[in-house]
Amino acid sequence: MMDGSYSVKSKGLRQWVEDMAQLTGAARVVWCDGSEQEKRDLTRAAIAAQILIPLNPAKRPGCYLHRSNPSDVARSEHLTFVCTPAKDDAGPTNNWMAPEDAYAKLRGWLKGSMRRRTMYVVPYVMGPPGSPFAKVGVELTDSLYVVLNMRIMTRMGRAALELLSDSDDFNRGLHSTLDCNPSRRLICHFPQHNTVWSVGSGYGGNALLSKKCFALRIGSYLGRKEGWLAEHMLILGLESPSGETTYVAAAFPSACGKTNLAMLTPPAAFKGWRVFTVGDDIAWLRIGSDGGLWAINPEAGYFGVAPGTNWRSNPNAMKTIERDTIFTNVAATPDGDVWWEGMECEAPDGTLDWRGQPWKRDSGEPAAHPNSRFTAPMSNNPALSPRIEHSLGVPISAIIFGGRRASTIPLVLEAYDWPHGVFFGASMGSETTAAATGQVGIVRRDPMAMLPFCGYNIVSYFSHWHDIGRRMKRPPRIFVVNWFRKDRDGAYLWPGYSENMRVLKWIADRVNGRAGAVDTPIGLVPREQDLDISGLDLSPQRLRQAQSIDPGEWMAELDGIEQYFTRLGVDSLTGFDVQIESARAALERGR
Ligand code: SAT
Ligand code: MN
Repeated sequence: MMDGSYSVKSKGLRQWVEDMAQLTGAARVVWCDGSEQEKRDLTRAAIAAQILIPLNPAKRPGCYLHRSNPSDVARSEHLTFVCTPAKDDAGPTNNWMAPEDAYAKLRGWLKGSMRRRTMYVVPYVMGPPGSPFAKVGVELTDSLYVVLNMRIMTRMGRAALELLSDSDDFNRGLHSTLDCNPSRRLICHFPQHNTVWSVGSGYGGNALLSKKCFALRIGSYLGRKEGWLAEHMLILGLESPSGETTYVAAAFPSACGKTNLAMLTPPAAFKGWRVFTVGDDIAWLRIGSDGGLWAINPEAGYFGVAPGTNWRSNPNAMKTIERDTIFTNVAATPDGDVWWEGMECEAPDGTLDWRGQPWKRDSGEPAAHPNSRFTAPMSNNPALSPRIEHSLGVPISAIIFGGRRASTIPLVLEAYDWPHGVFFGASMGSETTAAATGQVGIVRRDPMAMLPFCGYNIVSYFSHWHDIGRRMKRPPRIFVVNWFRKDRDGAYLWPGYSENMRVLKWIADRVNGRAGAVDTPIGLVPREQDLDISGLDLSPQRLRQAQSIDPGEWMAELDGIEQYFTRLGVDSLTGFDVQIESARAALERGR
């Protein structure tokens, strides 16, 4: 820990910290240096304040449980604003407030809010510090939980100040927990000032300002300005038995299995294949000097959904969270361990639920909150990519768009070209999950899984995607996947999890010119012989059902997409109208 006299070269940073300390009336300002000693001290303080509960060190060394305020368990999208000078710059998908109104309102709430609290200055780097992709952020927060999470999720501390040096170019994040009352909660982004003010919540995506706020909302705005893409995508490397590695970036909405896919363990039949994790949530993508698309993971840790994580669904995650992990809103067992639904073992008697109350098995209530999370350093991941610190990142050969859809969307589909793929990305739909406050299980359109995260007008964002495509000599191929299709009885048609490897292999084989496909009215799909299902207990008939393209369902889908685009005010510059028309014509012809 550094005191205020530590020589910070950036005048802009010093001045801003002083201004914000004055506004919030912080009793103390502590500059974080990211050291081990500091971690020990802050952890001790968090335990004393009952923010962290130590878990059994014999079972989970270095692990802690945090129970959040029960009204603060997910992102609050309706309280999240993009505050651009013109409303149209925020576009049809964002809540908007005039910047001066947002600042004024938040100033009122923030004034004196840290009078009895410490303001921690948390400098961090997004991306490998030596990388041309890397960007510096500084979060000011009065939450020890946030500091300790940021320490896992980012490269936090002195390294960031060194990289920043005397520059004023950094993301300014101000976070004050207040009393976690939703009626005094707002997460406001000021992209033109590279600034985020978040008040009234301690939850991950609302309060860890590096993540959705900086790396996605502000990041996407900067990406548009500077000619790159900030995306809600995992990045993985697929190594074949011959040692060839194909890198894939994949966009899925929150809580649709991005972490599981990024850490996938291939099934037994795939001897010699390996999956390496580059990132599980966010990708920053740039055009390289070779005319291809290159990606880094700006983060340094995983903020993953706990329920459903088990030794079968994600053994690498289970190993990752064995140590040095902060668990949030999971259940606690009497022997000082954690438990959640879908762990594939019984909760022992005496288990406490996520609120800390004795859990009754027959209560019908889950013991862990459905959006309970683990925060774990990526360095714990046995499948971590050896290229993780590479300053240029990894070359992306394929982009995948996926959602949670009970019908219509086949297991896998390949777009004809970049514009066709952008159309698929833009029209993506998914059933809502517990990751955001609101009703669960409703299909909502979620373009590129960026609906809650695009920091500017979504129509300009589509144009930006087209523009990036035009500027690439070797654009990645684009695919659509759906692991969640169901039969008439509501049972999943595809086993998912590690078996998704079979789809990844087809994708890798396609981009490497090895696998066949057949044309349909909607796009290219594998023929039966193209998908490797060796050793998989799945009838050909169920696979056909998972892959089927039903003209009636697709006509309705295209109508829905068209209506959505009309609502967004999508213009013909996107070419989406032509895509819809040619898909309709192909369905009518029965191509
Ligand atoms: O928003 S978080 O990053 O906390 C989790 C998610 O919804 O993806
Ligand atoms: Mn996410």
